[in-house]
Order: sequence, then C-alpha cells, then structure tokens
Amino acid sequence: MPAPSASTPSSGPIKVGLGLYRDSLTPENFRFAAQAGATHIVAHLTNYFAGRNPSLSRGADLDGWGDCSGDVLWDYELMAGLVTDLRAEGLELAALENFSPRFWSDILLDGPDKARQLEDMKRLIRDAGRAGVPCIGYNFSIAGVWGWTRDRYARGGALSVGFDAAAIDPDAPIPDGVVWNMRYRPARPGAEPVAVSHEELWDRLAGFLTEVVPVAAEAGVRLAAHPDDPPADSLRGTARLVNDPGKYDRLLGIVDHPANAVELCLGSIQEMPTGDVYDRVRSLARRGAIGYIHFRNVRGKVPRYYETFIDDGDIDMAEIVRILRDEGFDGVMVPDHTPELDCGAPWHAGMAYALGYMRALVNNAETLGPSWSAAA
Ligand SMILES: [Mn+2]
Repeated sequence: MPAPSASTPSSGPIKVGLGLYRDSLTPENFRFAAQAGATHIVAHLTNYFAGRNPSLSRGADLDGWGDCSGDVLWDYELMAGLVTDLRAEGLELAALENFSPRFWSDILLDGPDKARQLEDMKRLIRDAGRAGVPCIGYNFSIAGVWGWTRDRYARGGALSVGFDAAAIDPDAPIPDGVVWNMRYRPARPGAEPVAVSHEELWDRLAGFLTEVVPVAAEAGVRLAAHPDDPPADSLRGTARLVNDPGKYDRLLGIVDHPANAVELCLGSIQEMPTGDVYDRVRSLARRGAIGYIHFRNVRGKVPRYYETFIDDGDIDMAEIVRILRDEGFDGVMVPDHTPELDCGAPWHAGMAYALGYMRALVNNAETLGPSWSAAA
C-alpha cells in the first residue's frame, strides 16, 4: 500500500494554515488540518478556559474566562516538542498566539512584577527562537475581548460571535486580579478598579517593544500585534490601542525592524469605524510587516457587528487575496474564529468550510482578476 502524502503544498505562494487551541493540539487535529489542506499551524499554548465552561459567551462575563494563575513560562522543551510533533504530521508551526496573561500581567498593568516579567518574556522569546518558532502573535490589551456575545448571528442561524455596545455595560469595571479576560492572581479586597488612558497604554507598549524586539530580532522570532477586538475606543475603563487601521503605523514606528510586525486580523480591521481594509492590507503587505493573517469576515462595525462565514460578510475576500498576490505576500493565513455548523462536529465543520474556501482563493490567485480597490 503506498504511503499517504505527508502534505499537500498549496499551489500559490500564500500559505493556508489552521489555528488550534491548547486542548486541540492533538495528533488527530493535526491530521484534520493536513487533510483539509492546511500546511501550517498557529498554536495557542494558553488554556483560556481552565476551570470554566469553554463558551465564548464568557467574553461578556464580569469575571472573565478561565484562571491562568498557575501557568508556567513556556520553555524550550515544550515549544520544540510542538514543532517536532507537527512535523511528524507534515505540518510547520507558523506562530504561537497570545501570551498567558500570567506571564505579562504587570507589563500590561505597569505593576510591581514588571521587571521580572520582562526578563521572563525575553527568556521565552530566546527559547522560542531556538525551538524553531518563527513568530509569536500577541494582543497588547487589558480588557481583551470584553463584550463578545455568542448567538445564532450567522447565515442559517449558525453560532458566531457578535458585539453590540448597547447590549452590554462597556464601562463595567475589571475585577482585581483579572486582565485580558483571565484571572492571573487572587483578588485583593478593596482594590481600586484599573483605569488606563490611551497615552499610558501607548507608553507601556513602547516600553515593552523597546525591550523585547531586539531580543526577538536576535532570536529570529517576529512579534506580531493583533489589533483590538472589539476595536472600541475604550472598554471597562481601559484604553484600546490599535482601534483604527492608521494606528498600526504608530506601532510599527516604535521599533523599525521586521521583528516588530503585525498579526493582521481582517475582521477586526473591518469592524473599525474608520479606515479601509483594502488600503491597510496593501500598505502592510508592501511594507513586509505582516507576521500572519487572521482571514475572517464580519458584518457591521463598532458599535454593532457580528462575525460571518468568510463568503458572507462585508469584506470581499477574493479582493484581499488579489492584493496579497499583487504585493507578493508569501506568509500564512488562518481562519481565526469562524461560525460553527450544526452537525456532529460544529467547530471542525466550520473550520473545514473556511479552509476549503481559502484554498480555492489561493489556488486560483493567478486567475483572479485585477484588484479593483487600488488607490488612484
Ligand atoms: Mn483575530
């Protein structure tokens, strides 16, 4: 019996990958990804729902998702083992996504453990580089994905994520000991709620990037910033950072080096009340600033939107691929979250649908017509 092909490379220079959460990093899911045409994996090593019911509706719970207070810094063995396990199934690791809030709570909050956490982050990045991790996606946010709800918003009543500022209390204070939707330490009685201005948050980001980008550059790791999701102006008393596409220029200008890059989330860019997703994709691709892409679609913008199947939203996804083709982008796109299909395997079916659609766009990139959105 002939051995099955270990991988099916995409015919185009753009690579299609799949994002997998911590509990989904199994050989069976690696084979699922390869069978659906993915050549790369974006892996989440934090279990966001530890100790909690893994429902996205938890994004609007006052106390957040899970508890990460016991998380231990990822080491070389963990990351190298993942790279090895993926290669055994014919897959490459494209990136790790999102630091555990436990690792960098005081970098985000300017807290007393900041100096130690910065040293830990540098160690993690050096180990990642040695282990063969080319990129780490992060989201420099205090309120995280606060305000998400989960309901039958998508085509045919499919479960997806929505945001409606009128349906939540956007100013609900963050409980002490919670950051980025997760509990990173026990609450202290009587603690004041966190409040952070835009300039304070930008100063903290600048301090972080100035410290870690040189380490990442030396380690051969790109740090890729996710824009705010939801891209409101502020949530729960804390400023949002990249909630306008133009603010990516400010972020990239903090340290001008390829290791300071962007985790380009098409859905989040489209949800922003200002700017144009096609212009932004073109300029970031031309600049070579894209670490990897969250390829997802959405209807509406802040203050009200919901996530859709990738062929059913406000973004012309074929046009995005035309732009990436024209600009010579050769990196990885993953579906991000996607609506679930009502069946025995709702998450897998949703991902397989998205991956098939993405493969078709990429494989047909040479026959896709000229882009229509080019700036005059
Ligand atoms: Mn995203």
